[in-house]
Amino acid sequence: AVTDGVVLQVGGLHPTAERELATTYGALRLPPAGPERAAFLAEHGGDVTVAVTGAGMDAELIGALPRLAAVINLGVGYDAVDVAALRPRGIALSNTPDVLTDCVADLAVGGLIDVYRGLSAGDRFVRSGAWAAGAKFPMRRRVSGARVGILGLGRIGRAVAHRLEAFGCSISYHNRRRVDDVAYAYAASPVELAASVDAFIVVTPGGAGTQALVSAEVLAALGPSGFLVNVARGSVVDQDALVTALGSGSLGGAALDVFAAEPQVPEELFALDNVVLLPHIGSATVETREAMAQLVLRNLERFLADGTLVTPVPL
Ligand code: 8YV
Repeated sequence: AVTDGVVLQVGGLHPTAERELATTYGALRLPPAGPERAAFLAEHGGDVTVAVTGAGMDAELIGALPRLAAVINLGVGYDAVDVAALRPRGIALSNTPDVLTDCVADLAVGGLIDVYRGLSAGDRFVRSGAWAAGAKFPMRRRVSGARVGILGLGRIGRAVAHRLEAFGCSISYHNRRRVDDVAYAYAASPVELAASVDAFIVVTPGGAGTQALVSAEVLAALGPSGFLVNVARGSVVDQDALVTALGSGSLGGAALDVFAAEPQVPEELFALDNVVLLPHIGSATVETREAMAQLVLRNLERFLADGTLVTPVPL
């Protein structure tokens, strides 16, 4: 039975979740990759029935856990979990939707305002002494009334749209499927969306289906007066094309919370005042991270009680 197995913690989690895993569930923590991990898996791999992860699960790790029945993922995005390795074995997966929607949407709007108005750049300008020395901060662009395109009109995309409606922005979107219950204009492709807006906000899931969806062509359609905001995954944007476009001025600016190979950020971007760089903090508030931890624990508790999950991902 699942209940007589071992709970495995993979990667760092929220302190609340780590404490509860250790005390209530006697969870074991997976050592970092290397000889120590290999020895750990040889000893305990056969006993693990549930994995709780803040760092994903690759096919090799899943393969080393023959009794694995559920993966409980901290985060709404589960692109770091190899679902192709879960499916044939019928391993269940949960994520943490809804509880982080507001905070991620807040950050997207914050990033948009920052890159439009130059909040971070203005702060640097003051701190550097440039203002006191008589320099003039360049005028920026107006947010209210801007035409905003949303790539991915899911829970977070809708929350972003809802906020920006209050700014008098006109909202349009592209999504795999047209969404019936909204009045926003639908664009048939990312390029079409980019060509018709001032700001383009990326809120799609990551993973193979959205890899480089925001291509060089999309960035070109957005153009020199267009702004990109990405709070989704770095993989959704062709990052090399983005760096080139920002460097050459063929894209107006960008606010980026996510990158292709975090925590590495292309150094070419460091000198650009029309780029806002954030360390993947969309969900990183005390309130939301606590709620995510609680949802992880509720999924674990429910799975061990009756084999179901509170927030299962359909696989
Ligand atoms: C991170 C996120 O997962 O929910 C997501 O998809 O990107 C974030 O909330 C968070 O850092 C937890 O590891």
